[in-house]
Amino acid sequence: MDYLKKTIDSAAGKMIQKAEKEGIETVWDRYAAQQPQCGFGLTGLCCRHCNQGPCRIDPFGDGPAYGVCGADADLIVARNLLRQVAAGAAAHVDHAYEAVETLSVAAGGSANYSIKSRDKLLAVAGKLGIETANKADNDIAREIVEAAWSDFGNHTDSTMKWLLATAPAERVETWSKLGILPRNPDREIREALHQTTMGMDADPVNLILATLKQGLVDGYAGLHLATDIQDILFGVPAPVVTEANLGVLREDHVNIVVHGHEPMLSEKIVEWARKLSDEARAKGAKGIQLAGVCCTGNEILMRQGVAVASNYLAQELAIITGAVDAMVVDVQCIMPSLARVAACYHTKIFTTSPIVKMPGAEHIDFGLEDADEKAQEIVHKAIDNYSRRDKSRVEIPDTKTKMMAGFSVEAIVGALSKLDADNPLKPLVDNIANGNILGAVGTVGCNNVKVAQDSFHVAMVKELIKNNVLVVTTGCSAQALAKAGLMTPEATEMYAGDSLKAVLTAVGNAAGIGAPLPPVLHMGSCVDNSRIGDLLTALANYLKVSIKDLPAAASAPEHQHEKALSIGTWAVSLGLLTHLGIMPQLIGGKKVTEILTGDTAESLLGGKFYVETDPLKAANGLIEHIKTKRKALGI
Ligand code: BF8
Ligand code: SF4
Repeated sequence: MDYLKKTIDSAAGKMIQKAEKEGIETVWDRYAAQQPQCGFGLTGLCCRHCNQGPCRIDPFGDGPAYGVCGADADLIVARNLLRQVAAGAAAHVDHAYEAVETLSVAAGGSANYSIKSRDKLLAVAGKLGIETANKADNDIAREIVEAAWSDFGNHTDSTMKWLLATAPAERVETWSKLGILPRNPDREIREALHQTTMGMDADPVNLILATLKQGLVDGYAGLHLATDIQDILFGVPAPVVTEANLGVLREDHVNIVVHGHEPMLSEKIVEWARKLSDEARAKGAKGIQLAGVCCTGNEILMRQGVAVASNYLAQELAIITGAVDAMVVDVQCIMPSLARVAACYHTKIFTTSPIVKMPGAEHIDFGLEDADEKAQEIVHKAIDNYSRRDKSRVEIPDTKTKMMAGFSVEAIVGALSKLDADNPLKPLVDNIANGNILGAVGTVGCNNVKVAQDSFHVAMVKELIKNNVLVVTTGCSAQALAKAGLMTPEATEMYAGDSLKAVLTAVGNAAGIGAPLPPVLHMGSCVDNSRIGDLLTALANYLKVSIKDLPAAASAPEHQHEKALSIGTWAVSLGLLTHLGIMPQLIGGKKVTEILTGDTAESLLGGKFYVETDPLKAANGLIEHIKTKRKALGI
């Protein structure tokens, strides 16, 4: 099993071996070719912000201590971090912006999109103070769209409406005191680029405050805005049962893999794949099998029950099965290597966003006004491509795992209300108070080629649930945990501590599942980290405490993307201990590292980053933190 250094997923391992046999380069080969990675970059001590550089600072103090302009280690690290977090926020805000555009099109009576959840429409309008009585849905939606546009167009010093409507009042006060309340997401992201260009801010502390502000931009103009609008458009997730891993692909079906992040495209692909299955049959296939990679996969899993092919690190491996007729991508986390890998097979890669093109891929410009037409075109092309498949090269790993997903806050509250209809949070809070549930950890974020795929997620989470910690999860972390079989009632029996098992069994039975709830609750894509924020906000409000006082924490065990850093920054601002399992590129700045991982962040916000690269030590660190919080609450 020489693949175990690369992945703990046996399906991925088989495909790595197939790639080696067929001479196809994958992410692991490219990572090996990059060794040794640059020490200045790894520690965050390289600056390329002007053409007098690149400048680098010697982390051991033997070489230069200043860049050409006089910037020192902390300044260079703080500027780099702010740019990374702003880039992560920009990705989520751009995503949210497109969701708002889609709602605007739907409210205008588009044939392509409509409002699926009136409940969510009313809930979001209620939060924003929009009057809904005697108004048509489309009119309410238009006012919600206007509220979003007014955040994006805000040229005053007032705070983003979406944040004020959503964040806990105590947090807003804390952020206000620190002067980090964002005004307009676009303006703040622009300001971060300006603030970090050559000859601007030279104060690392001021730059860290600006970084925290970007976390709030991400949390409210990115994550929250996207989830709210997508739920209105496509429905609020409810529990679904499906399967995960490459074994969901089928030899006798047209296989379409959707990859990226935004449900605007993937929802349409689901719709048309279902409508056009007869056409696939006419071409000799038994039907169309859809499967998702990365977060757009999570979006259609949560709302449509579509199977999961895999997570970030296995995107090339899906193609290496030889069975994928089309991989359709939208935005973010799409490896530029995909077209090269696809060229070794019959697989067609379709890019669809004007800002994501790839030599060797076919670009189909997907627009909101012609969404149905373009989605149909893609599905037709995938069906046509089925006959080009070389059956002799197909090898689909016989590995897939049953899983349950769809745990929106609404779904969790719905299940709990079966135990206490008037006060649904009470059973949860009571079980936390009496210690049956020790606390909760949200595991989020990516895979990273620097650790064996999924290994950190799975080892850490098994240790947490064994110790009666409830785990909620999103993103590639959720897909890792699903593949490892941790989203089933059986996992509760096998891995959960006794008292957690008893609670999950009682809730599962009351909710009519007839089995325990899984010990790991899948709450959606990375933008759906807003759901975890909402759950914590509801619990804190119920208990009349701050989020920072809850026995809860966050973790991004295998983070790779700038978005994971911006989500993590938001989590720290919310007051959460936020674990990172891979060394972030900032340890060269001693003061910056101390502030973000030490007492300063904790005293100002209640939260801080916690870097621990060993999964079991990380689990124990999170458990210790939860116990400290319990003690402080007197429970
Ligand atoms: O937004 S977890 S690798 S797919 S960045 Fe990317 Fe990371 Fe996966 Fe989802 Ni999130
Ligand atoms: Fe070097 Fe300063 Fe230019 Fe950065 S901004 S490259 S540290 S001179």
